[in-house]
Amino acid sequence: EPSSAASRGPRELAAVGFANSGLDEIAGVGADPKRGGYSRHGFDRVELELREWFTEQARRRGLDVRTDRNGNLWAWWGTPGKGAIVTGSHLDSVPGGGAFDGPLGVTSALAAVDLLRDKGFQPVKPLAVLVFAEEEGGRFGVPCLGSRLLAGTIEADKARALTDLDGTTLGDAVRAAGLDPARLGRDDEALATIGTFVELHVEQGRGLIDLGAPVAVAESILAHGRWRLRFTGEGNHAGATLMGDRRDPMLPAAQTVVAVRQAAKAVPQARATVGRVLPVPGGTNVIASTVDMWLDARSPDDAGTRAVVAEIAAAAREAAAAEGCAVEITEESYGDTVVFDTALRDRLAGWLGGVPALPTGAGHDAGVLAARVPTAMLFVRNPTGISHAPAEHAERDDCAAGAVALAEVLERLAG
Ligand code: HGY
Ligand code: MN
Ligand code: MN
Ligand code: MN
Repeated sequence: EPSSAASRGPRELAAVGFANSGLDEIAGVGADPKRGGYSRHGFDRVELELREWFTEQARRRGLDVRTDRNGNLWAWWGTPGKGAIVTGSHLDSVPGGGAFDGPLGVTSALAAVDLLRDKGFQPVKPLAVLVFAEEEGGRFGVPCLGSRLLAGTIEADKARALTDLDGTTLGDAVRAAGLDPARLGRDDEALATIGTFVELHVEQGRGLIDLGAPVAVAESILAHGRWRLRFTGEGNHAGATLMGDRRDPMLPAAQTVVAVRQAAKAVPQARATVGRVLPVPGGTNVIASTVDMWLDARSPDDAGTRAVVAEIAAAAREAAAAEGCAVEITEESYGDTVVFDTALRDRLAGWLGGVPALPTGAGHDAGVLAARVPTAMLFVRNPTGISHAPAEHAERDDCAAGAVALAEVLERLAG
């Protein structure tokens, strides 16, 4: 008998008030007055504070909290074991990000546990809330780091050596957080406990606005990755160096930004972005010696994304050569198209009274896990259609509908 969120009683809806109070409780943690929004990055002071908050919240609910080898937090309802129904998301953000991307999935998971408890539900299968480490790659550059390490889709040695802007390696950061860096890496034991994974997430586009619906299930994720382009020229004096005597890496970098737009427009549904540029040494009166620039490129399939990147790489090489500069291009992370388990997705949509299915342009830990275990996602309407920015939003009623939908799904899967 399908039941939609709207058909749930007022008592249950009231109980989901926690989805919002959870976000309220962490509203002051990691607010970034300089950029606006939130800056919460893997294993930094702010993210560690959020982990403590989560641990406390989970313990209050009688959940058994454990940290896995890769710094992901698991809160178990029932004895940990194989075939568990696992739900969760992440607590880190992009620099200057919104309040909902990540935390909504975590607070909704706790709210769903409250809802199920409230109605006397006893899970037959073990149930766990999972918080992934460094999903955005805002500190160490590789997104979905916790889930990639868990699933073994990043080499442990490569991960340990990842370095933040201050020169701290991931190995150092996890050691400072009380973990053993030698144990980072593929964790088949932990992965084997997951029977089904469900991630609830704020929608990051306009799909649900256009459909006039509060909740959707996820269909697919674009093939996407990140590349570093390092342009090397010759550092020199801004006043003393004649225009004809320069090898200024800023010039090919700028020309490449223009090529990024053109290359993405040439491939249907492709997106390509330069959101971070770092001229070194970075002085107003200094011609830079190097410019590091990061490219984020995405399209519906591997071939499309690769074509966009190849076009950009060719443009970067040509522009660098014309200025007497060199360019080195490094792929920092990549993930092929994800199509979520269609049978599972259809079951979820049916249980929720026929909610729509939507593709997403954003990456998720659920996308990483989808290659290894049955995985689904729920999206909650974002009335601004904006994400990775302070304007990202979800109305309280929609957050409630999302948590009720998640509770419904967990009940069906774990009962
Ligand atoms: O999509 C992204 O940029 C990241 O995975 N959140
Ligand atoms: Mn994000
Ligand atoms: Mn996210
Ligand atoms: Mn001087």
